[in-house]
Amino acid sequence: MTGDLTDEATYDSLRASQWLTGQADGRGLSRRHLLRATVAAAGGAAVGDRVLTTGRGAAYAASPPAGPIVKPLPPELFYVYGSNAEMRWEAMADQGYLTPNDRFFVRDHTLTPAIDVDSWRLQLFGTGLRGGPTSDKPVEFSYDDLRRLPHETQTAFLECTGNGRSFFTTQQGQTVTGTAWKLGAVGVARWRGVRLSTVLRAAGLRHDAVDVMPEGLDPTYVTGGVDLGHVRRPLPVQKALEDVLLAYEMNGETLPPDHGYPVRVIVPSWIGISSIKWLGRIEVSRTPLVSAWNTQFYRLFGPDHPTDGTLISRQVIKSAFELPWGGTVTAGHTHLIRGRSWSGNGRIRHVEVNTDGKTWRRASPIGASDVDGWQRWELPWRPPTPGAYTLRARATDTTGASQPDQAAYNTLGYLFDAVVDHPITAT
Ligand SMILES: Nc1nc2c(c(=O)[nH]1)N[C@H]1C(S)=C(S)[C@@H](COP(=O)(O)O)O[C@H]1N2
Ligand SMILES: [Mo]
Repeated sequence: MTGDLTDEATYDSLRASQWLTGQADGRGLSRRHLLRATVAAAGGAAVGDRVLTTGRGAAYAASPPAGPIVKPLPPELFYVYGSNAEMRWEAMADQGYLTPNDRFFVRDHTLTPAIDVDSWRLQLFGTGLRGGPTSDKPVEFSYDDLRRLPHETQTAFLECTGNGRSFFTTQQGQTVTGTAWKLGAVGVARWRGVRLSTVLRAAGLRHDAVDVMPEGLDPTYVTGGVDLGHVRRPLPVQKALEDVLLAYEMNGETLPPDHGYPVRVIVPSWIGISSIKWLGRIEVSRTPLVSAWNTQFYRLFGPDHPTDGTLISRQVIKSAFELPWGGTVTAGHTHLIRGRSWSGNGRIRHVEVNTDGKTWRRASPIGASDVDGWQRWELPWRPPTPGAYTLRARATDTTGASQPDQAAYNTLGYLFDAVVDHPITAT
């Protein structure tokens, strides 16, 4: 198999074929199981076009956008990698606490589908619901049904598990596969919607249910000639009942198409893949559920992990400067440099910044932080002479977790938490 293994799709495809030929291990998902899932998914949504067949008719985009992502991706706001786009961190300078929708990163496994909200239904089924509704006789909620349920607003960061992945290679000299994100695959938004717990209870959640698996309506993910079905990843019922939201608004606007319109899952502090976009179905089960997204992808593999990998759920701690990557500043002047830090463990306690390769100085917090959001901070810096500088920020959260000098290696390049060397030139 050839191809660019830094491309997430190519890599995924390699892993999937290794899996199918018995060269890769995984817990909970047999090859037979995967093949069966593949056959079952073959009658699903059309791939490669923005057409969705949800069993209730098809929805077509009026004028299909040029690429997989619908919103404009101006070069001053984004770095674009195929169906993924990361925010340039300088796009957060002069912004408030939240990441505006026009610059929020996008990560699509295939493309952003057009969904007809009038025919859209959220379907729940499985042994974890009273009466055990099956996928062909599910419990259904229309968009209006959901909007009539009690709603809630939550501020939370959403971050791709691979955010910062490129630094495994550029700082640590390690080979990892997947999209070479810098630090821009993260954003904080104010999400409004209905609690997943409200919907689960309305659908007849049983006390002995253990897992729920939200599933997207975007085209099925085909990789290495294998159809892995719709994007989906199980969540334990405890987390589902704790703070998970089914969001239909983002920063006061109707959820934009690229971010999951009409309804997406938001799983605060957990890895981005948990927050399924274009939500169509939720399986609720009394036995553990698996998908390729918790067996083959979004696990830690490598020398420090068992052969079937280590399951992950929470994000780690990170910091970023609101400065261009490799930007320039004037030497001999005092600049107020700003940045943000966030952690899947909770609030940030303090942030230290190093501008001279020697001294760590405390940054001043700007405003308060949300428990599932980020902390803004600033600090004055006067580069004494023209030349190349490296800026470093190191955060500590309320659990005492801090950013190490080296992130723990894993082959898929997930959960990079080390201090990042941000290059800046003073002229
Ligand atoms: N249905 C569906 N949900 C999805 C994805 C996807 O491709 N399809 N990508 C996931 C991943 S890997 C991430 S990081 C987040 C990205 O959300 P965003 O594009 O709104 O920033 O959505 C998650 N939910
Ligand atoms: Mo992601």
